[in-house]
Order: sequence, then structure tokens, then C-alpha cells
Amino acid sequence: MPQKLLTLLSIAGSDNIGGAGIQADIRAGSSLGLHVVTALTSVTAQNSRALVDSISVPSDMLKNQLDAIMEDIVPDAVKIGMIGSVENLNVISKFLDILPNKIPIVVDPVLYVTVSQPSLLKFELDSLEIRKGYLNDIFPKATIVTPNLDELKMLTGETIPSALTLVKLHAKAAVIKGGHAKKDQIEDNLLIGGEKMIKVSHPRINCHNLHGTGCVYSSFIASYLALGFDIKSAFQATERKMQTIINKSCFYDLGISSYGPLNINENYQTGS
Ligand code: PXL
Repeated sequence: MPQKLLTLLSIAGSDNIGGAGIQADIRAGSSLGLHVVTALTSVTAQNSRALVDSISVPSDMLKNQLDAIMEDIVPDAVKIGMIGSVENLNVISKFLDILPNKIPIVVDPVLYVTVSQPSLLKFELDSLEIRKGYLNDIFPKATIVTPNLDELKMLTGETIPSALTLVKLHAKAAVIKGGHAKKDQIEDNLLIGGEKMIKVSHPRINCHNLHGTGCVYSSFIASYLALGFDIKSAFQATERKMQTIINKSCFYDLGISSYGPLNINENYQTGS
């Protein structure tokens, strides 16, 4: 009997410019040999300068996508990105309740879209209600959550956010990504159960093509968990992978603004 193809389920929004969102998740999971199935939560119209429009997929449609997948394929890990609406959040919350316990769930709380015009601009996506929903309904069901420092501030309401508060009150484990701190040395911290802390620190890589970094990061963690890694090893493998990818993404341009998409391919093609 042939063995089952390992599968990542991405529940996320579409980024038409191809750097972030579900497009990034498909590429990241595929690059590690996984099959990626998707449930689309929202559609954005954006480019490297602006978020032009965003609509959420009707929640019945989101539910139908999830039901159709589960009737057919049990995924080996689930990654949740942009949620789009409170109705979608409720569908996802109920879906997580019926998922078999052993399936790892990675939640990347997407609260804004970053573009460059030419300095970095953020377009907020989610409401206070969605933030509360993340904290109370989604995070407690996650294996690991992956906010960056800005999202941590927005979620906890603390100007100097305490990752420990987040983990103690809401999530089992969290990676707090430190790239948004204005420092030359970046620190990413893994917290498990509000106690263990593993720090990975590395010099900032001066790279202009970082659109999609958060989505790719969380998809890699979910993919490594699907491959059977434990949380600590998945975190460490993701940190290594991100260093390699960011290092390779500094040598091309794409789009009107200088903030292009991160490239995941081992080899990529450039031309004039
Ligand atoms: O990187 C966050 C993100 C998530 N999901 C979608 C996005 C973005 C950022 O652009 O467009 C759909």
C-alpha cells in the first residue's frame, strides 16, 4: 500500500501580488515536500504600494471549503493566517473543536498588511472584535501562535508587551518574532507553557524584499510540525530556513516600491 501524501491545510486570505497570504503558504509548504490544501477566508487587492481593497469570503463558503476538505483528507497540520471577519472566526473556532487532537495548529494573527510607499506602511485589517476572538477562541486551541512585536502590542494592549502574559492567559506556546524591533540584532523567542524560553538571535539582514515573511515563517513551522518535528525543533528549523531564504532574497527587484516579495525557491530566475 502506498503511504499517504503529507498535507498542510492553510486557512488564509489571498494576496494577489503573490508574496504573502495563501500564495506564500502554498509555496512554503510545497518547498518542504508537502501537499497544500486551502480554505480561502478573504480576497485582497493590493500591490507593493497599497492595499486597495479587501473583502471576506462569506462564512458559509468558508465552512463548505473546510467540510469538503475534511470529508476527503485529514491534514497533518493546520496553519491559520488572515481571518477576515468575526463570522469567519466563529467558523474556524468550531472547525478547530472537531479537529482530531493530534493535528498541530499554527496561528499567525494577521492584523495588518505591510506595503512600502517608499517607507513601510501598514494597513489595518482586523477589528477589536477579531482581536478578542483570536485571544479567547482561537489561541487556546492552537499548538503555537506566531505574532510579531507589533501584533503582540495590538493583542495585549500593552506598549511594552509581555509575551508571557499572552502565553499564560491564552496560548500554549508562542514564537514572538522580534524583527520589528529597531535593532541590529534580532531576537526571536519561543515560549512553551509560559515557562521555557528558547532564544534565537541573529544579525539583521539588510534585505528589501520582505513582503510575506510572517506568512512564510508560520507556514514553515506548521510544515515542520506536519513532518513530525516537535515544537522546539520546528522553531529551530524554521529559524535556519528563514535566514537562508532572506539572505537569498536581497538580489532582485519586483514592483513599483522597493518592498518586494520574499523568494522561497531554491533557484529563481531574473531578467531585464
Ligand atoms: O503578511 C500578512 C498577510 C496575510 N494575508 C494576506 C496578506 C498579508 C500581507 O500582505 O495580504 C492575504
